[in-house]
Amino acid sequence: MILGDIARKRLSFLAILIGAMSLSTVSQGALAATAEATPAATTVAAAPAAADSTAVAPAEAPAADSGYTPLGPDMIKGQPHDGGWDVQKQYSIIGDTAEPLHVGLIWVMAVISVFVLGLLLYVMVRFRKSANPVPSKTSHNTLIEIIWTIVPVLILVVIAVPSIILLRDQYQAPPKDALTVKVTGYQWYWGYTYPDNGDFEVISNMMPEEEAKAKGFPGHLEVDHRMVVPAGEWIRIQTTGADVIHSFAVPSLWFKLDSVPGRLNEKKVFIKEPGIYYGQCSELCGARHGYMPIAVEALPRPQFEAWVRSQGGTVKGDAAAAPAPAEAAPAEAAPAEGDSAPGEAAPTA
Ligand SMILES: [Cu+2]
Repeated sequence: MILGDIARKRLSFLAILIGAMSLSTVSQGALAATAEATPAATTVAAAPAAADSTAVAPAEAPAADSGYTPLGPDMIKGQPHDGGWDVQKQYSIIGDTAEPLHVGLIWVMAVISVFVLGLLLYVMVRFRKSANPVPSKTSHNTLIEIIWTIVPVLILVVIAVPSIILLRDQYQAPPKDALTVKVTGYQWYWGYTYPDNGDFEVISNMMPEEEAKAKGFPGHLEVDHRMVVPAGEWIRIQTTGADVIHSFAVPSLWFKLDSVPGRLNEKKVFIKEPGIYYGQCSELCGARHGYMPIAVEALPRPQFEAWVRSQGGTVKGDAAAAPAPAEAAPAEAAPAEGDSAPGEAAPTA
């Protein structure tokens, strides 16, 4: 019989096939890893925020009179859950395409693996030495060789089509008018710059765990100043590293992009609904790598613009209108301009 031979060849071929498939899906697989809340030491000093936010005073007031209110815990959408074993629920257009493909590929891999395992077990039992003392010396069977070449090729082609389309969709340039946010990874916090809105930068440090939990937010994921973006439109995220390689990753938005010093990586995202979406730095970047979470706050356009003004930024069309931030200021006791701290204001639900 030739089955022993067949099994051997098929096995090595399928091993290569499975290897190739897992390579093609590895990036998605990586995203699948649910961000685990680091169980480690809970007391974490607030990381040294870069100078800017401390210089300008009270955070509560600007939020109040600018019309911007930070989202409260009831608006948390993208975060890991206890006992979660699959990718997080997706809230972006790309995620809507990618997640089913990811799940489908896992099933393809599972079926092939089980099939190969079945063949292996069959050969081991059926052609064991005692049952089959005189082994076959057949070395070729054209028909079977053609089949085991063609079928895997077809499987790969079927997988390649949606995979390549997804890859293209992720890296295709966003529409020209898409909002740009430049994300800079620092040791060990994030900086969000808004070149389209006056080029101000927001420095984002992890909120101490006790404070976050007291406010109803997840520990090790909530930050003092979130990355605020508009929901329901394409956003161009450009990222770089200021010191070492970091990686900007938000699982529920199907987004992960390395922040590499000296390089500007770009990818687009479309967040479908307002909410808070958590992520973490996903490239080992030093001692406090585990303490530089990401909190993306997606808001309807008008609220986003209010936030921009509360940061001292500008919105397209503002130039013609009256200088918005200045008007509101005198009414309240506190200064209204500058780098307010949206994250610090008591979250009003
Ligand atoms: Cu990092």
